[in-house]
Amino acid sequence: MGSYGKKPDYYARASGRVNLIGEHIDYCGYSVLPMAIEQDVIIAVSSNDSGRLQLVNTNMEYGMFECDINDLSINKEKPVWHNYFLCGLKGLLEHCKVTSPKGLQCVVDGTIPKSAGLSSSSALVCCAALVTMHANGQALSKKELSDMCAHCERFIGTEGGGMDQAISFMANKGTAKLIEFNPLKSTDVELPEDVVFVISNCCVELNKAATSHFNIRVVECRLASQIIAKTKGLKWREFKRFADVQKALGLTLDEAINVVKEILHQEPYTKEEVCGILEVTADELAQTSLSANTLDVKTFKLHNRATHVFSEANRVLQFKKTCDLKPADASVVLGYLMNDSHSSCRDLYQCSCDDLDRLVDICCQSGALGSRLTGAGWGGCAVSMVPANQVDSFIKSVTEKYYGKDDRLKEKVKENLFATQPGGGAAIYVE
Ligand code: ADP
Ligand code: NG1
Ligand code: MG
Repeated sequence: MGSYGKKPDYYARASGRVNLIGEHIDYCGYSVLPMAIEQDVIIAVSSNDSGRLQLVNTNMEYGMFECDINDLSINKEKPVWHNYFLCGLKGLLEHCKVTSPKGLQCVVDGTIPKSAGLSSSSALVCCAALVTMHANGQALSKKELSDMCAHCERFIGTEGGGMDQAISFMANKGTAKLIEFNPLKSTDVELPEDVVFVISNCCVELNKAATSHFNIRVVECRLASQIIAKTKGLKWREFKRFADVQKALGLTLDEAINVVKEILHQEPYTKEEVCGILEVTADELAQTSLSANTLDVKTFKLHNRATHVFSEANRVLQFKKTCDLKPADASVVLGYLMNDSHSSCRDLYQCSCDDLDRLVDICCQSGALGSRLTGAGWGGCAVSMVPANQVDSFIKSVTEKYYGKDDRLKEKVKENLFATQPGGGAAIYVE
């Protein structure tokens, strides 16, 4: 690690995660099923009374940063790396009402492929919050930290759900987790012993805060839930998430899918049409439903987005049930659920990309029982469930068929194609 010429006082660590199933539904209020991975962000820390924040990164791609620790400003337009640190720092200081924060000298080191759906951003945010908590003598529960970090990562501009921060703090080595929201709860999920989860990165990067892809989906879900609420006679302004509308209407997930068919049309909605249905002006719509980087979006695909969310929420429940009941063909059932999840992300939610679809196809041809994009998508990683006794041949085949065909990728197979086991949660290490 780079250094400030002295031994750090302590270290903090937060891991990345792979979401096994339940994509783009956390911000709709539905449960997801991730596990922490070995790859992580580690920060070496010295605290002092300088009133300054000083950051260096072991990766030269990320420049040094320094500022007054009492004057933190997060740039949403240009999400340079230190802004993620600032999210965790600012979030913790505000949450704990720390008025005279300790100065910090930090060396940041990370091994999670960035902008690849393995949650490198949240690992940095969570790790920064943990660093700040320890330096300022605060003690928050894992649950409080998870909720607080889900909130403060939104300072960067993305309106995420809370899966990434929750699994980063609540993970336990050796088990995947069902993460439920409102209230936040995590339950161990025992995965079949005869399979291994293998991650492969298609190596197309998409920074979620630098583009509007992610927030457009959040807004489409919000508009669809508000239109369903209004059509069904609810006070639509009180609703932002599908799960709350479903609950208010007393629907099962299958019934919710039928309501989507009944109320929403397949063709994209124009903003004018949405305003007409909700009986608001464009300015009012900006207040009730849009975010800063979606003000200029002209059309919204509400039917397909809603169908994805309700069916994906259902698949998460089926996945958990299958892991609990352990039928003889458990891994085959889980594989189907993962494949269906990918098709729904690709076709209904349109959050994949050509290279990632090609990689998922290659994974299936190479022996995976199921394969799907993981994380937000539009690039990044696939997670494949592979019979434990076929992992070596799977990796060999994917290496040849995906990475071997491209000189740019050939060199980078090791860090982009690897088997993974459920890892542990964030922690502070004091020597
Ligand atoms: P992900 O899917 O990995 O969470 P995001 O687009 O949400 O992708 O966040 C990626 C951003 O997180 C990077 O562009 C970078 O600014 C920051 N980041 C990730 N890893 C590191 C690291 N090791 N050091 C500094 N910043 C990092
Ligand atoms: P990634 O791709 O790791 O940035 C994002 C969101 C999650 C979730 C997934 C899609 C953040 C911090 N993360 O993850 O909450 O919505 O996409 O399932 O916004
Ligand atoms: Mg992220």
